[in-house]
Amino acid sequence: MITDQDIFLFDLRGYLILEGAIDPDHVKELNSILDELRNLKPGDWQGYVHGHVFQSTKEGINLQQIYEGGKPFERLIDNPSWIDHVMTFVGGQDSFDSHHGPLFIDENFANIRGPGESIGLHSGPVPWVKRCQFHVHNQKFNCGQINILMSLTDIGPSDGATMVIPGSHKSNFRHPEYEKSVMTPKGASMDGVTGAIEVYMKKGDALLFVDSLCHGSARRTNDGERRSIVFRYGPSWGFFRHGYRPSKELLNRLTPKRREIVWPHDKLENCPY
Ligand SMILES: O=C(O)CCC(=O)C(=O)O
Repeated sequence: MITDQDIFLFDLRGYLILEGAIDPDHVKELNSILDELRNLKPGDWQGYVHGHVFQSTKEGINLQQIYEGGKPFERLIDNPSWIDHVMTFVGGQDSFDSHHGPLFIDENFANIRGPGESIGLHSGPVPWVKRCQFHVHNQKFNCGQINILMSLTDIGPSDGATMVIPGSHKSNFRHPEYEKSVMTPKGASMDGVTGAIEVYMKKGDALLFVDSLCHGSARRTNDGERRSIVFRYGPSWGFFRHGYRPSKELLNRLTPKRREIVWPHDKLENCPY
């Protein structure tokens, strides 16, 4: 259930931490599937999960279309710990924005990072990106993209935590240190960026943030690995960031509510093409 406090803090900071969003048994199930999928090489497929080729090899293993990875991943699509929050912040219910369904997930992936790995600074409202925008009108949210970053391992100091600049979704000027820390093919991290904080999470917690918030991660210096899953939600008329499509098998086994979020783009009945 979303509270007035959640609304106040999300508006103010651009993010929320949802503690205990995924129960411990569910986290275990997700991790045990990832133990196998992590061997997928960039560019290879296992079923309909794709080993994605990253901009930088220093950002870890990225497994795209992870909601194709089995039932435990499907249950994340409309997880009650965040779905009301996401619906509220994407907004547009009872308007043209929800003409085809309540939401659409335009990217979903699992990420595994080891020592030395990180992702550099990106996003922020300057330059303006319509797709990722933070917007409120008449006390109603209308954000272009709300991310849910789920933590499958405890993420504390030196673990390569996600970093955000609280309140930066409303900034009007580019961060003066942007060029120094921005994502590049050579790799970068957000360590040391003025105003940025590390977001520490326990496994099962989720970080909700509007994509226009300046974000990235610290470099992991501890041994071991950091595991996360990211689902990006936007309005029902959105489309896939990387050109993927949900498999027929997935669509056939999803509940109607989940199917509507994964594929709101059904053709009209009796459509001649
Ligand atoms: O991996 C992280 O900690 C940050 C995630 C991120 O950069 C993104 O979702 O765009």
